[in-house]
Amino acid sequence: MNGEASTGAAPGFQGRWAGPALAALCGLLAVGLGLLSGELLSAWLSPSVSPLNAVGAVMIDAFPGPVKDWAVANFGTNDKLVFGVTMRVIVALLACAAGVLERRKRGIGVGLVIAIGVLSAAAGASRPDGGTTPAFLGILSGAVAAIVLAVLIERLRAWTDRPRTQTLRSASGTDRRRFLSALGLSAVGVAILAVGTAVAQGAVTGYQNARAALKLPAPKKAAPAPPSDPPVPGIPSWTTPADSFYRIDTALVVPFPDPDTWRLRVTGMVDQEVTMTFAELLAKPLEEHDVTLTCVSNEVGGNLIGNARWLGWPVRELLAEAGVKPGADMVLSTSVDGFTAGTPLAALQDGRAAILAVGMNGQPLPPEHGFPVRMVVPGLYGYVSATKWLTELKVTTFAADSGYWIPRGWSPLGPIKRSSRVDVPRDGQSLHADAVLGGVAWAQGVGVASVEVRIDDGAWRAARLGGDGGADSWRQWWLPLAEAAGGVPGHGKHTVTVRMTGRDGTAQSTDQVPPAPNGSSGLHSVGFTVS
Ligand SMILES: Nc1nc2c(c(=O)[nH]1)N[C@H]1C(S)=C(S)[C@@H](COP(=O)(O)O)O[C@H]1N2
Ligand SMILES: [Mo]
Repeated sequence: MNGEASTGAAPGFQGRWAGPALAALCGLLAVGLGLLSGELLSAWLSPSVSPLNAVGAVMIDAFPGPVKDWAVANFGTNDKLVFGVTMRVIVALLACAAGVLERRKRGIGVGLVIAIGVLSAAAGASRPDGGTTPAFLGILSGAVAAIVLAVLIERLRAWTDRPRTQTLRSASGTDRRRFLSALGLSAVGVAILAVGTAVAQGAVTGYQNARAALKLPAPKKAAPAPPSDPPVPGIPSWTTPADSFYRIDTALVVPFPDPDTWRLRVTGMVDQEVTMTFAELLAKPLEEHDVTLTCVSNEVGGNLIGNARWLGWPVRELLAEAGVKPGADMVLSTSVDGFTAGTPLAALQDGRAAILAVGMNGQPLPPEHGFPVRMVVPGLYGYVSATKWLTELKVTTFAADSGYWIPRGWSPLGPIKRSSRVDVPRDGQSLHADAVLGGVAWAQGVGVASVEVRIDDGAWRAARLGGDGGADSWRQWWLPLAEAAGGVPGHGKHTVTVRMTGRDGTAQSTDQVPPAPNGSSGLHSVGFTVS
C-alpha cells in the first residue's frame, strides 16, 4: 500500500503535529546514539564514570539539599533507582526539545546537544575517579548526537519544509523516503548500541558487584598501627589513599577480570604446575604489610610513589607449593592484559614481604591497582615486580626471559634507589618566616635513619622524623623554616635541599641521574620566597 495515497491518517496529526513530533523523535534518536556510544565505550574504558552518570552527578549536585533529603526519605534505598529514571526522563525531554528547536532554527538544537556533551565532559573530568577518559567520552557523545541530529533534521526539513499550502502528505516522496531511511537507520543503531551496552555493562557491573561484596579475610599476621601524621600541612599522609595513589600501566582499558573465573598459574621450572583460584588464595593465611611502591620513571622530587597497607599471601609460599627447580633465577609474572615483569627469584624467597596482594588499605584492590590480585615486592621498582591483574607466574631465568620494559631499554634489575623529597614548599611558593618545611624520604628494605635539610648554601640541619612505619615504608620529615635556616630567614628568594641516610649508614646518591635506565638519583631542591 502506498502511504502517500492512504487516507487513514488522523486529520489533525499531519500538518500541525507531525513535524514537531518527528523532530522530537529525531532528537531522541540522535541523543540516544550519542549517549549509547559513550556508554558502550565507557563500559570498558571507565566503568565508574560514564557520560550519563557524569551528567547525573551534576544533576545530583544541582538539586537543592531539601529535595535530596526528601528523595532519600521517601524513596529510601530506591532513591538511586528513582533518580536514574528521573535523570533519563529529563535527558529524553531535553533530547526532544533539541529536535524541535533544531527544526525551528538551525544550530539551536545542535548547540543544546553539544552543551550537554560539554557539561558531561566537564563533570566526568572533575570527578575524583574521572579524568580525561570520561571527558573524552562526554565530548564524543555530544559530537555523535550533534551530527546525527543535524543530518536527521536536515532531511526532515527537506521533506516537510514545503510551502505552507502543502501538507506533509503532498510533499516529495523521495525526500520522505530519504528521511525515513535515515530515521530507521538511527533507530537500528540505537537498538544495537543499547543491546551492546547492556551486555557490556552487565558483565562489568557483575564483577564490580562481586568486588564490592567481597569481604576480605582478617590477616593472620597484622601490621602494627600506622604512625600518625605529623601536624604539617602540605606533606603527604603516611598512608596514601587508593584514589590518590599514582597509577602507572600500559593498559588503555582497565582490565576487570571476573574474580570467579580468575586463575593464577605457576608454570615453568617447577616440579609441578599449580593453579589457584581467588577463593583458594583468600583462604590462605594472609599477611598485612606496609610497602611504599615506587615507579622507575619517578624524577627526583616526583610523585610516582605511594605508601599503602597491602594484604596478601607470600609469593614464596606459592613457589614452595610448586617446587622451584635448580637453575631458575627469575619469576616472570604476567597480567591478564599481557604485561610482564621479571623479578629476581631471590627477592621472592629472601623473606621480604613479597606478596600476592588482594587488599589495599583495607579494601579489595581497586580495578586500577590490579583487582583481583597483584604482586607487591618491597625494594623493587614496579616495572620489575608489581604486576597488576596478575594471572601467571613463570619460573624461569634472566637468560631465557625478560619483562615488558627490558627490551625497551630499561635495566633488567630494578632495585629502588633511596631518595627524599621536599613537599613543602612547592616550587616557587611564597612562605612566611614561621612556615614549616616537610616531605618524605625512603629506602625500602633498609629504613630511613635521618633526613637533613639545607637552606641555600647553609649548613645541613637534621629534620624531625615522622613515626617509623617499618623499613619498607617511606618516612615523613619536617622542620620549621627558621630552624632549617639557623635563624629567621631574610626576605626574598631561597632554595631548600633535602638528603637522607639509611639505617645502614649509607646516604642517598647525590649524582644527578635521569630515570632511564634504572631510576633517577640526585638531591631534590625547591626554590621559594620568604614574604
Ligand atoms: N599489568 C600491569 N601491571 C603493572 C604495570 C603495567 O603496565 N601493567 N606497570 C607497573 C609499573 S611500571 C608500576 S610503577 C606499578 C604501578 O602500580 P600502581 O599503578 O598501582 O601505582 O605497576 C606495575 N604493574
Ligand atoms: Mo613504573
